[in-house]
Amino acid sequence: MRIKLINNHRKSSTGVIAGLLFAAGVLGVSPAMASKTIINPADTTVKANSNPIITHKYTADPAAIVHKDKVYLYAGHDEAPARREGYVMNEWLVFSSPDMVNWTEHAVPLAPKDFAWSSGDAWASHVVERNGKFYWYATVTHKDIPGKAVGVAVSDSPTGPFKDARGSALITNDMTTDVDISWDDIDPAVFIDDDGQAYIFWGNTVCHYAKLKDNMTELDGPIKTIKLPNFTEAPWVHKHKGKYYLSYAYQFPEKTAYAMSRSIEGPWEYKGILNELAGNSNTNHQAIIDFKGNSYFIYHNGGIQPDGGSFRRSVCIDRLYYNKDGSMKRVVMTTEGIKPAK
Ligand code: FUB
Repeated sequence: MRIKLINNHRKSSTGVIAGLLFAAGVLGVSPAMASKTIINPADTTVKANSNPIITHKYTADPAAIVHKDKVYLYAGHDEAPARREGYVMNEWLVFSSPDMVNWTEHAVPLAPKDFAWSSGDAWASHVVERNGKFYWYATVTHKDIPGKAVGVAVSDSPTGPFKDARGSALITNDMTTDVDISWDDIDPAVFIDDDGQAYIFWGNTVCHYAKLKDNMTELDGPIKTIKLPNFTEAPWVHKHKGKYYLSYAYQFPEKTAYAMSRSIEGPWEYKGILNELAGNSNTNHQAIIDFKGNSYFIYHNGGIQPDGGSFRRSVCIDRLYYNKDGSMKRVVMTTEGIKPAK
């Protein structure tokens, strides 16, 4: 067990229980057991000396932002019991860190039940900051419109609490008709370009994108599609030294591939595989950030043993490097993980 309890600021009985359970984890209780019983380990600090970075509970579908010298890591909570082959995801989690090694877990910031129009399923999500507000775009199941949908929640703080910003879904399955599956409107990723225009990318099988209005809670104009080889899901758009990058989950089981462009509107040039299959997980889901002068590739695998796997995933972080021409070097996934960012 690599993560060790350093501090538990919460003095409530819940916090004490959480602390005891973390201690049990250090002494060898499996993460699966711990994740079933920890109630709310809010403001608990853990040290990630290796990959996966969080081992006291299962974490999936990472998204990350840098805000005021800290990284905020958002993840879905994989809660499926051992051997259950299906997603059980009832909440999202948030962690913050000044160096990407020492992480503080905050109180649960958002759950599907916070969207009154949703029936559950905390699938992949993405948070962005605009004008001092934090917008959380999240995949859930719609309770009235068959299929998955994307909602948006808002907060004044990167750690929440977040509230439904619309009272209705931003994107529903009936808004896209390219493929006849109920889960093609998932995995939102929002990108704000240097001119202030925000875009939302999402999809499964087909990669969709649309402009967002300045209020960040309404689409602005038509939904368009981008043709990408073997696009499965999990788009992530970032800009580095003037070039645009669209990385995504490729094939199934999923690798990560990417395309590059000189403009956010494309054309996108496919550049190849960025990351190979991540151990013991049929999905992958990446976030890419720059922090304190380095670039980082954040992803998940099924690496926690004995019960980790495709439905009990864990977030990992490794360094990302660029070639001189701006293309990205293939990620080297490591057990050792990263050194503290200085
Ligand atoms: O976590 C549920 C789904 O699995 C996500 O929405 C996809 O990106 C895949 O990781």
